[in-house]
Amino acid sequence: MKDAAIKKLIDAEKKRQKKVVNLIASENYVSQDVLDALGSELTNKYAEGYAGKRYYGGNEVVDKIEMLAIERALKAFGLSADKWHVNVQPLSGSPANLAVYTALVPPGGKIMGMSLDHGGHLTHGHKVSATGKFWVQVPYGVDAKLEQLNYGELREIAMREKPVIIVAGFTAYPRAIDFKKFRDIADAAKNETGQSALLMVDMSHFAGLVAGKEYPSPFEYADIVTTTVHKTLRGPRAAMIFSRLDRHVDGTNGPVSISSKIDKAVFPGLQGGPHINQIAAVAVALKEAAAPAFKKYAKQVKKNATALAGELTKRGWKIISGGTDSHLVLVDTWMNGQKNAKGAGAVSGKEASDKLEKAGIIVNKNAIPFDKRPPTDPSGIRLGSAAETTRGKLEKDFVKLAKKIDSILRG
Ligand code: DSN
Repeated sequence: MKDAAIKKLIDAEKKRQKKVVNLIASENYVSQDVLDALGSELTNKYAEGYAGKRYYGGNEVVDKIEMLAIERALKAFGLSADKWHVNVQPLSGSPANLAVYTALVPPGGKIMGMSLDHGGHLTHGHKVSATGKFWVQVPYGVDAKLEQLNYGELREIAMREKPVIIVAGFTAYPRAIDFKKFRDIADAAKNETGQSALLMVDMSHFAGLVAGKEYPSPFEYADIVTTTVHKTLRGPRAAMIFSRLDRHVDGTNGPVSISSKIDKAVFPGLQGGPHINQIAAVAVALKEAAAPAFKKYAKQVKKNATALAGELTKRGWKIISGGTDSHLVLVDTWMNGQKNAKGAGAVSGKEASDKLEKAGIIVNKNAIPFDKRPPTDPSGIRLGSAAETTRGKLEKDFVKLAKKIDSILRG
């Protein structure tokens, strides 16, 4: 690279990434093949439209790339092309979710999504996000005692509010989700015209675990599945929207397939030309995710998170929901401002994250359910095992890490 200033900064970031222990639950390290695709000449090409239906010439190669990404997306999750459609053009997770609502929820319609402080995402209808400005969020949370989803309460909310769409899938909820229960709730919450609520699963966090068969698959029950590619799935920053070909909603001239509405919302609704270099990198990552080695990786990710949560619990730290079924561990470091008998607690989320960063362990401060502290300095931290598992760490390493975290937080 001839640009010395940028080269220097890229090198500095590479060095930083190598030096730190990365426990950010939404990050990972991609393969050289993914980097090569991202940094290729594909970035030079404009390709507005979809394969075979572009608005620019010269897309014969690009069409093959997008079709291959689609084929590999279906394969990675064991889906057949006659049941599922996939759009691989969303630039990232937030635009993907925005596209689904734009396609399927009339302005001002209700989106039932988990509150941010209980583990939901901004794009599940939070008021600071466009999704909470153009639509109305019907929030739900976790049970106060178990800190896990309470499906009975979810059902009551859905029956009362009759949302157009129910969103399952979270950024800071560590447990497995019962997608069948969500389906039953969506089916029961019929509106005045007898149409049941749509069920959308945002599997961004656990997509890699679904591909590796270490987390329940949402595909049997969901109408729409959105996902980013760069978390546990270990691909480039990008997103995909899967939709059931047999699910239709009311249109002006009769029923319309949700897949065609979603495609139109992505382009031309919200985006222009897709990033073909990114789509090629998605295709590379999806091939990697369908390989046997990835199953082993996903298994280890889960084992490592369990080891981390177990050791922190042993040392007195409060793990939200009592454990994890995924790559993600949510720790209450504040514990109501009190130290317990084991001497753990009374460290705010910001203090915890700052202390750990000083020692080279990167995490993010995170709200916990029913948090009384502000989002800028909440009661907890969120940890994830995906990135360090990519680097070859095993359970024993995560136990060691938990011991180190414990001693730093006490210091
Ligand atoms: N920022 C992502 C996360 O950390 O979970 C979600 O957008």
